[in-house]
Formats: sequence, structure tokens, C-alpha cells
Amino acid sequence: MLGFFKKSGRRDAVDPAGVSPDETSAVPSDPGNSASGAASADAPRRLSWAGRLKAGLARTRQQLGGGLANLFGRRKIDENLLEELESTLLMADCGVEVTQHLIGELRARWKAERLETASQLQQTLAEGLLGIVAPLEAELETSGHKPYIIMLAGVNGSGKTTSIGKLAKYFQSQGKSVLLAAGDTFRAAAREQLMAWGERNGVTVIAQEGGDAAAVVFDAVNAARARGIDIVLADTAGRLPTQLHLMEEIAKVRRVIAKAEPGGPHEVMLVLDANIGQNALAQVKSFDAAVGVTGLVLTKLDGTAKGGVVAAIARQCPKPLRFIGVGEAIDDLQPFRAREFVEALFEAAGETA
Ligand SMILES: Nc1nc2c(ncn2[C@@H]2O[C@H](COP(=O)(O)OP(=O)(O)O)[C@@H](O)[C@H]2O)c(=O)[nH]1
Ligand SMILES: [Mg+2]
Repeated sequence: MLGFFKKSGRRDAVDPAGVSPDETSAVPSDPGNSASGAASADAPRRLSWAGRLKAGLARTRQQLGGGLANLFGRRKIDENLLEELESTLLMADCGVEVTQHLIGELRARWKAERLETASQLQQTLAEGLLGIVAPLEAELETSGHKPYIIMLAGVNGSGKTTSIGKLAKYFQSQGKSVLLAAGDTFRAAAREQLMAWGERNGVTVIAQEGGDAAAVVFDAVNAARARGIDIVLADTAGRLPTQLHLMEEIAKVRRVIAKAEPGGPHEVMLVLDANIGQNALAQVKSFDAAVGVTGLVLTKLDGTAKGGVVAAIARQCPKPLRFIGVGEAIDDLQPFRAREFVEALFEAAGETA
């Protein structure tokens, strides 16, 4: 166990959404196909957020921590071991820059502090990683504006619409009123998916059949103001940064929001699928150039060994990492907390319930 983390106090007993495991519900990804969002009586008891985070990060942990355990099990610390560690970090998608930084730091401390044991080196690595990702922790503060307008952007399938559903629940659990704007007007299914999320959470969804994304979002902002709503979550259609006309379209959505509400959108959230690993860096850069990204959501950490991409983002295109997703259930998206994240990456199996 990492004494370093223990000293500074652990937060993993607290569910950031304030939802106890008994209240949470495991719901399928497509709300349109689910008869009810409630967990059935014989459903297995849900783990705490810390437990789900840890389970969700299992593949990256195996890549990193498991890789380490294998290395250390075999021999003492030497240059060869550092070299193998280097490939382990690269395979977890930490990227070349972060990997070299971490290995450099390990080498220096190994010599200066005469590190000998596996756990010493692992702790040094965990500390180094925490130092890198900590600046990304910046919880979204929505109380400064009413309505607080959040526009979501990203490529197809990154998890925008699902994340909106989860965020609606998250903000409601903080006592805020929420309105959704069905700004993905390209696919009828996208609108229906959002309406299903709205229905399940008792949240109004502003949608139009067909029509223009900017017009839908404009209506939604006006409706939110008229109704005294706290938070608007605006969905948008997926697009690739290379599709220039679509990037221009989302830039227009952004400008129209600013017309409807001066100063808005207050947050432009780029939703990234963790499976894309290093490609996330390019996406952050191009979406930032087109619409000015102010925060990130990293979804699907549960399906990938590429969780090291968080470190690459921190070093190469730092943007506040507002939320991370580790599953399809409604409470599987939570604010990013650096310490909790690094702990979950390095703890041995079975240390957290
Ligand atoms: N395993 C897992 N699946 C997710 C997560 N977030 C979203 N998904 C799934 O990713 C798929 C695409 O999500 P969707 O919200 O429709 O993407 P969009 O095209 O960006 O709106 C859906 O099947 C979601 O359930 C996550 O954190 N973990
Ligand atoms: Mg969508």
C-alpha cells in the first residue's frame, strides 16, 4: 500500500455524487430500450464510486501496476528494469514526453535516495504521476451564472449524449435544475436518446424535428432563462476535426449561444473516448482551435488499458478534466480527482471494496 497516499487522507469512502450504493441504479446504456432505470431487487449490490473506479481502471492498472509487479518480482532495480518500465508506461499510453519525464525522475531518485525495493520504486512512480495529473483536477463551478450553459462537443460515439444523461442526474443530485438541448439534429435516434434520458430524470428536453442545431440550442437557452433553470446541457452531433464544414457548424452553435446569453457558453466540454489513447491529444487541439475547449470529459476508462493518456493530456494539452467515466450506469461519471485516480491505478487487487 502506498503510505504516501495514506498520510494525506483518503477520500474514497465518500461518493462524490452523494449517492449511496443502495440508491444507485445499474441502467443499460440505451435508455430507450430499458423499461425502467431502477435496479431490480435481486441486482447485485453496487460498489462505491471508489470501488467502481478501481474496477473500471483494472485494465490500465494491469498494464501499469501489473507490469511493475512482474518486473519487480523478477529482480532488483537496475537500468534494464527501468528500460522495461519505460515500455510499460508507453503501452499505457502515457506518451513519450511523460514517460521520459517519469523515468528520468525515477532514475534520479533511485540513485539519490538509494531506492531498493519494488514498493519504494512504485511509490516514487505514483508520486510522479500524481504530480503530473494533479493540475487537471478542477471541479466545474456552475454557481456563477444562471443559466449556466454547458455545450458538449466531440467525435461520434465518444459518449456525449450518455454523458449528458449522467450529468443531468449529477447536477440534480446537487439540487440544481437542468434543461437539455437536443443539438444533435443529424440523427433522429440521437434526439430520442436524449429525450429518454430527460424522461428518466424528469428533465425538460428542448428538441425540434430536423432543423438547425443552432436554432434548437438558441430556443433552449431562452427557455432556460424563462423558467429560471440553473444548468443547460447542450448536445451536439459528433464530428471529426477533419470535417471542416461540421467544425464550422459547431462554431456557429457556439456563437448563437453567445447571442442568446452574453458570456455563454460558460463551459465547452470536449468528450473523449479513452480508447483512442494518444489521438485524444490531436482532438483536444483541433476542437480547441474551433470552439475553445474549457474542460474535458474522459469516458470509457473501463474498457481500455490506455488510462495513461490522462498524464499525456496533462503535459501536452492541459485542460481541466472535469469528469471521468468508468461505465454505462448513470452514476458511472464523476468528477476527476487526481489522488483517487492514481490510487486506483496502483492499489493491489482487493485493497478497496
Ligand atoms: N463502457 C462505457 N461505455 C460508455 C461510457 N460512456 C459512454 N459509453 C457508451 O458509448 C456509446 C456511445 O455513447 P453516446 O453517448 O451515444 O455517444 P455520442 O455519439 O458521443 O453521443 C454508448 O453505448 C454508451 O453507453 C463509459 O464511460 N463506459
Ligand atoms: Mg450523441
